[in-house]
Amino acid sequence: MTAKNQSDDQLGRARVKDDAVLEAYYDDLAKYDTAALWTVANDIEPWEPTPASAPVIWRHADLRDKILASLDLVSPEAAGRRVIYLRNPKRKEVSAACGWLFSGIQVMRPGESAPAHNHAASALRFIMEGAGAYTVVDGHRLTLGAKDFVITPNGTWHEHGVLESGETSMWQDGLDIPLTNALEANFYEVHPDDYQNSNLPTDASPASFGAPGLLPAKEKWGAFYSPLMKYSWDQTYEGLRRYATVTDGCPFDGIIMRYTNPNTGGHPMATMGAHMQLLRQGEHTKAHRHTGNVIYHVAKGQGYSVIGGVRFDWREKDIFCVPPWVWHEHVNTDEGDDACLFSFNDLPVMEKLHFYREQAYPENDGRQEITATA
Ligand code: 1HN
Repeated sequence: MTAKNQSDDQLGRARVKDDAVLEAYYDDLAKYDTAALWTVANDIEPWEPTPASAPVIWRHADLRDKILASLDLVSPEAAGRRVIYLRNPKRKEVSAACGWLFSGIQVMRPGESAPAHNHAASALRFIMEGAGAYTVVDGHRLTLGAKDFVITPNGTWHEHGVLESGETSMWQDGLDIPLTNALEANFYEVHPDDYQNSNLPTDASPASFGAPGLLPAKEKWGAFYSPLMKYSWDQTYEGLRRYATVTDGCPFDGIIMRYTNPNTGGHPMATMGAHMQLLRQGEHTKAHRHTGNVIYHVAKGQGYSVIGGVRFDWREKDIFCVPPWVWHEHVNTDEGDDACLFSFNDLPVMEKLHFYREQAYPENDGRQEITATA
């Protein structure tokens, strides 16, 4: 079976030629809150995904001072969360960074704390800088170090702060809030006591569930999300380096590993997944495209990605996004050191709904032609 061309002028597509009689008919239907499918069919049934978002890079060198400026302008108590969010120019109306994913950068001073709350949306954090920052998730207090990945799943109470003895701290937040709102399923609550009170030891979650290949034999975990709420950078990087000694890696993503719920091997949360990938010295991957939105954070090194034919140069702490079904390939320009990309995505949703599709770039040995530089 050969695929037909993607012309709308063929049997199987809507190709009614409108005339005065039909226009009058459409007007009449509209009075009864109805319409003819063939007037919209080709728009609502694109041949393949037509992403609503633009590929964008947010460079830390441009943003850091502006984010720090918010420290003197609003308090966490007044703002709820002191976050500067990454607003995709094509997704302003849903406050999304890419597709149905929100992302922003939160900043807190030593001694500050933001009140506890919960929402139906899930959230994650990737720590960028500072010391003494902590998050409390359903009574689990977690200390946050640079490049640690932390989850605050759907419906959990959470709050963040920085110890008096710490340093001004910054982290990237990632949420599925645009998705939750699109599904009209969001709820929000502030904590009855403003802040959580818990007797659990600090970092009990990673101490119990973070040892590779081991789970507590006698402890039951009933929740649908991961009991491991913090994935430390040291373990993650070491894991990638060890994996790199025994694999050729993936042609499209280099050495790539997925953060998992250690109880199930599945994603840490219901709606969002995350990866860390290592690009070896000088590595240039092949291009592919897939459904689902991905937001990358450069955890280490420097290089560029070609996204839809456009070159996006990046360095540590830069954030960029790849909308669905857009060709992308990654390059580590450092011949002497590896580069690491953290990313989070809505792939659990794509997988659960059986919408996941992937395609390798068919031409030019898998490399796109660069048509512009961002
Ligand atoms: C939220 O709850 C946090 O808990 C950060 O720090 C960013 C963006 C939108 C909605 C809720 C947080 C958020 C958020």
